Amino acid sequence: MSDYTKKIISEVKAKNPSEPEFHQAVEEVLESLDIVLERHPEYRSARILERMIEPERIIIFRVPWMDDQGEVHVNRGYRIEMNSAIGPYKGGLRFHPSVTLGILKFLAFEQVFKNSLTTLPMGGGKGGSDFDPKGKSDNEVMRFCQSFMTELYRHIGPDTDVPAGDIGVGAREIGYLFGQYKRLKNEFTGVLTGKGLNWGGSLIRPEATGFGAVYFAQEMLKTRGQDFAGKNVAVSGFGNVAWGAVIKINELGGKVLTLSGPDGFIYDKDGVSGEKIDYMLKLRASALDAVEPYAKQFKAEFFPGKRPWSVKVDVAMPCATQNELDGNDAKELVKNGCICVCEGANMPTTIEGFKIFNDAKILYSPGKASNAGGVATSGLEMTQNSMRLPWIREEVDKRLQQIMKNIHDTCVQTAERFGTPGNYVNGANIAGFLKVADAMLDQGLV
Ligand code: NDP
Ligand code: 2IT
Repeated sequence: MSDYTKKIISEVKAKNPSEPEFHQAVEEVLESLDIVLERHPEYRSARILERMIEPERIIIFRVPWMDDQGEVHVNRGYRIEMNSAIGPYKGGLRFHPSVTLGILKFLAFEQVFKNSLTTLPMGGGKGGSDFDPKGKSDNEVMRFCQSFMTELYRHIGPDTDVPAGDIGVGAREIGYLFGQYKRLKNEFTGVLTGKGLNWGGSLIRPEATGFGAVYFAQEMLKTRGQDFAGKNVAVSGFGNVAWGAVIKINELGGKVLTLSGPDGFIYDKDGVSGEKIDYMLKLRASALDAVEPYAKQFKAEFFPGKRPWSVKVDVAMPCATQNELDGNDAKELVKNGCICVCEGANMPTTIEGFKIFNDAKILYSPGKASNAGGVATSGLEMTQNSMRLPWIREEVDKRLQQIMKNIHDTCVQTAERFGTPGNYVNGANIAGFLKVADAMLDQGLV
């Protein structure tokens, strides 16, 4: 790393203490950018990096709500409007008790590069709350969402900032949030994505992140003359992204051996397929926070408190949450002959884990490239909303496949152009950066 990027990282740490995930995301990107800054001194003199690590705007607000017993609760709501150089702020909302400013800043920072890679005109943002949906009734979730939107509505809009789902925010929450926005603004617009099909949502959006990640993995495997047929796959998580990935892996002839939750992981030697995939949806909807019931229901093995990376597989797809795969997990995967790690979650692998994959020269893609199918399909939902014309399933899926292939090829070509062939992390960071940096140069000192 150059003295210049090192200095920026130490400034980020000094200025934003207690935000380790944000530091990690910045460090990972900056490690890729030295070579770009060497070739393009104009980015350095325009202080592009210093500007990109500072959000354009952060909104933090109180979210009071009442539970079913009449007790009052107060949560904290956030929206990070990170970068609007190439389009309106775009990115999901996360409701999880672990949410902090630092977590949302890391996600918003990643989102800027990811959205740039999609080829669609979207800036980067992220938001959410430390609200815990676990064990809450529908009515409680609705009251929380209405209170959250009662503040957020004045900061967002279809041409300003377009939120969507993330951990803990799915179709139900988007529905309550949209209803409240419409009521406050008296406008029916595409202000959120991930909407219901009857009221402006896009076909394939629920499946898009998982499908997209598998399309990306397929492209990576192709570079080594391989495909999913007959491959054993470890998937982590059991939420929206994991669900879409499991469907598509099965369609392509792969076998999913694991799923995981905060309680541990399940190992299903017969593969997660058919009705077992539908069961994942029930498991999520039950808000139990646990994957163990799967083992009981389908006679699979359950490993409490463990992560699925010790299982012998050909392909690993982390689809749960950040930092769920560390250096030891990476060593274990490589030792067991894993040839491809494709991230569905955001930043699930630690920097140490990445270095081990990179040294072992196995195929490894960072989430900002391989999970971009979710936000890309959100972009397609925005297009359909603007046209007031829905596309058929095949049209959306075809575009999603094309976008994932484009992102893959862009990563490969950019990594090569900057002297690190096969390094998808460098490819994604550099390609994502260049488009935003050039737009910022074009637009002057903003
Ligand atoms: P869901 O809420 O549908 O599922 C999240 C999964 O991760 C659940 O299995 C959840 O279990 C588990 N999980 C969440 N937090 C933790 C934690 N601290 N420790 C262990 N497990 C945890 O979310 P998604 O599937 O939408 O999101 C999964 C990942 O994919 C996230 O990293 C998200 O940022 C990323 N992503 C999502 C996109 C989308 O369109 N939805 C797009 C691109 C990326 P539980 O909730 O029971 O704790
Ligand atoms: O991390 C992500 O890309 C998402 N949660 C999806 C964001 C979106 O706007 O669809």
